[in-house]
Amino acid sequence: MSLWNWLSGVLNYLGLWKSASKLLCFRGLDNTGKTTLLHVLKDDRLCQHPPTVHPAKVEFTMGGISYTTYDLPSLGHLIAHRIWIDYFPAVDAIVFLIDVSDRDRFEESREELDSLLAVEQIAMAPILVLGNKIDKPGAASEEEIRHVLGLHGQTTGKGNIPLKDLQRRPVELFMCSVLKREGYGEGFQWLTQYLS
Ligand SMILES: Nc1nc2c(ncn2[C@@H]2O[C@H](COP(=O)(O)OP(=O)(O)OP(=O)(O)O)[C@@H](O)[C@H]2O)c(=O)[nH]1
Ligand SMILES: [Mg+2]
Repeated sequence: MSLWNWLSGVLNYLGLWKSASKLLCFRGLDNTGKTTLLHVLKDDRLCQHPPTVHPAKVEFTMGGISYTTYDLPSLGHLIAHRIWIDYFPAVDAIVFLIDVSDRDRFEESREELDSLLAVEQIAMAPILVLGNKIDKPGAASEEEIRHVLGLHGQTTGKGNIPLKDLQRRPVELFMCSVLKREGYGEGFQWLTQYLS
């Protein structure tokens, strides 16, 4: 944890720090683990959720930063786009989930990611891609997911790389298991450096 994260976390705890909430756009096909992850982040609770039917606003705090997002039903990307479109100009970052064990839907996932990458209003918003469910037998490797999502040459590195050095939209893939509570923390830590 960086000194800045630690300090803002302490100030936040004491109620002395009121940073504006960051708006996150959570996307990915149905059954990829969006609701499960949101509830782990919000309440630190891992439980089974039925497929999301009703949109819900979800707020949580991590590393001293407040986040707001919407858990939306997966209605196909065109409809999801339409729901998000009012928010797009204000979106601070995108979190995109893929189920790395569901090979039959890799192509569909890629189409969804490509359509998201093409949205002009958010052309500079950082994208955290989470390859979820690495705990499942037969899960694809990080290399394979980079390939199926067409991320080769598109990602910008996992380290601390200032935006001015990137000169482009930050994009990176982190493999994770929400079930085992592994991997997504590093992803969010990477993302925070681009949330000024
Ligand atoms: N093995 C494994 N299963 C997971 C993991 N994360 C989520 N799941 C399971 O995947 C299923 C779908 O999870 P949800 O969180 O409901 O997925 P969703 O993306 O919100 O799905 P929709 O609401 O239909 O869009 C559930 O049975 C979860 O328990 C993981 O890391 N590993
Ligand atoms: Mg859901």
